[in-house]
Amino acid sequence: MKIQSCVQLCQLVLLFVSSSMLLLVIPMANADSDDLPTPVAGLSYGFYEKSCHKAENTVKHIMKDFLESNVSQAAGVIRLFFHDCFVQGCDGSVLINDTQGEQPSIPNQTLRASALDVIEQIKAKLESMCPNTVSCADVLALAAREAIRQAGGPRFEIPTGRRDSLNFSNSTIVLQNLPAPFFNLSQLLSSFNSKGLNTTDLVTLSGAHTVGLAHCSSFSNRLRPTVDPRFNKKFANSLIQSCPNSSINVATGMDILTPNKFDNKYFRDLVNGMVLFDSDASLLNDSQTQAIVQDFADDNNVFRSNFTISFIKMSMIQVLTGNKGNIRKVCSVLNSNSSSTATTIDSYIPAEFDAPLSYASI
Ligand code: HEM
Ligand SMILES: *[C@@H]1O[C@H](CO)[C@@H](O)[C@H](O)[C@H]1NC(C)=O
Ligand SMILES: *[C@@H]1O[C@H](CO)[C@@H](O)[C@H](O)[C@H]1NC(C)=O
Ligand SMILES: *[C@@H]1O[C@H](CO)[C@@H](O)[C@H](O)[C@H]1NC(C)=O
Ligand SMILES: *[C@@H]1O[C@H](CO)[C@@H](O)[C@H](O)[C@H]1NC(C)=O
Ligand SMILES: *[C@@H]1O[C@H](CO)[C@@H](O)[C@H](O)[C@H]1NC(C)=O
Ligand SMILES: *[C@@H]1O[C@H](CO)[C@@H](O)[C@H](O)[C@H]1NC(C)=O
Ligand SMILES: *[C@@H]1O[C@H](CO)[C@@H](O)[C@H](O)[C@H]1NC(C)=O
Ligand SMILES: *[C@@H]1O[C@H](CO)[C@@H](O)[C@H](O)[C@H]1NC(C)=O
Ligand SMILES: *[C@@H]1O[C@H](CO)[C@@H](O)[C@H](O)[C@H]1NC(C)=O
Ligand SMILES: *[C@@H]1O[C@H](CO)[C@@H](O)[C@H](O)[C@H]1NC(C)=O
Ligand SMILES: CC(=O)N[C@H]1CO[C@H](CO)[C@@H](O)[C@@H]1O
Repeated sequence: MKIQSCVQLCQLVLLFVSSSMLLLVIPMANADSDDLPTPVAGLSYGFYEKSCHKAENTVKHIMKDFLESNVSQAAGVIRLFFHDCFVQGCDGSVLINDTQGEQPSIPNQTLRASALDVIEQIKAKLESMCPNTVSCADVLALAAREAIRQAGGPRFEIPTGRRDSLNFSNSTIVLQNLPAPFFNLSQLLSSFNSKGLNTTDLVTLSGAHTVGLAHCSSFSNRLRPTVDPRFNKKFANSLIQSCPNSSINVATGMDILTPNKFDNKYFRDLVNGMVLFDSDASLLNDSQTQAIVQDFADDNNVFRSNFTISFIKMSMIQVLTGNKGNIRKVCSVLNSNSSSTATTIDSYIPAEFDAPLSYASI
């Protein structure tokens, strides 16, 4: 009896201790895990739990080292992931270093080499720990998730199990798939809708412009020949000063209030006429998007929980899973037995894998 009650008491104490530890470890609860999007077939939360137990922790620590010296580097990794997902899905294709590939396209010209480098560094470490196991597409997804959190954004789980592409797109295809900064609302919506993302996702994910830099060429159309009336006048004048012409290689912070913090201040900038792109400003040009912008500007927690959901949705665009694609050895180079043509790829996929794998079977 004594022993039993001690067991019960000890369990109670243990329960209390572990739940308070949980509170310590997760100081900001965001969307309940119940509310997180259901993984698409072939992806799951904690996919590497058995096959490479320390994978997620390794990504976290290398990202910590990378960002500790300069947290402003987070933006480069976050944007790299967006570009990966919007061009033929989140399949690591953006990482391929090839003059015929995605990297020489106009939007790439402002991708950061430091972001590509840290992905390669993480991948090399994971290859030494668990060879042929963790895909580059997942490394990038996990690194972007860490970048968001370590810059002060929401903490959340992200489904894994993506596989790497056996091919990559050329610069024409990249331009067709990435929204441009001069897009109006209807163009943005058709771009996002074509990726399975809705109006809420567009507003929410645009909030990533709460960190990072933009070059004059990305917004000079709003300064010359006429100044876009949606700009705050003083803000426009300061941009005219810092961007005397569009060819000048000057970078401007996208969130003037908290340039390196992943928070809702981008939405405050937006209502204040202090965002850089047409694509940003156009989120106010419609009552539905305007209402969402206002909700996010008013409440960082509402932004954070919405961002978590929309980001996970983005992270699952057209993913390769199961036996599709492969696990690249080096993220910037296709494995030597893969090919850049779709015909060859299809021949790698046995017929039984054409049907989606059930989530439970993974
Ligand atoms: C809504 C459509 C979008 C458009 C038109 C757009 C366009 C751009 C442009 C033109 C730049 C600046 C490039 C430069 O001049 O150097 C930029 C930067 C950035 N974008 Fe977007 N973007 C969009 C959505 C997104 C999304 C969905 C994310 C991520 C979830 C994202 C994350 C970023 C980040 C973090 C930067 C800063 C990069 C750095 O500092 O290196 N953007 N975006
Ligand atoms: C941090 O990185 C930014 C680019 O994101 C760069 O402009 C700045 O000089 C770096 N700061 C330091 C201290 O290295
Ligand atoms: C890409 O490859 C070229 C040579 O083909 C090399 O000079 C360049 O440094 C590589 N870039 C990166 C980011 O690895
Ligand atoms: C890459 O391969 C996929 C099939 O996995 C195919 O749908 C896509 O069209 C290919 N892209 C290019 C640029 O060849
Ligand atoms: C890019 O790929 C598409 C489809 O495969 C092709 O039609 C186009 O000519 C290519 N463009 C360039 C610049 O290579
Ligand atoms: C958005 O831009 C497209 C292409 O320039 C144009 O056809 C369309 O009319 C524009 N929509 C609005 C609402 O201005
Ligand atoms: C912005 O809204 C006005 C009406 O308020 C409309 O005339 C215009 O076409 C819209 N522009 C864009 C780019 O959506
Ligand atoms: C967008 O999709 C989410 C689910 O992912 C849903 O909760 C939300 O209501 C949708 N928004 C719109 C405007 O349809
Ligand atoms: C742009 O402005 C910079 C700085 O004022 C100047 O050095 C450069 O020549 C200008 N370029 C053009 C194309 O006007
Ligand atoms: C997303 O934002 C809307 C406000 O636009 C809010 O009503 C909703 O509760 C938010 N969703 C979550 C999961 O917080
Ligand atoms: C390519 O080779 C690697 C090992 O060298 C192997 O694991 C992988 O299954 C091969 N991929 C294909 C599609 O044959
Ligand atoms: C082929 C090419 O030009 N790729 C470039 C894409 O952008 C990165 C980052 O700036 C460069 O390192 C690549 O060389």
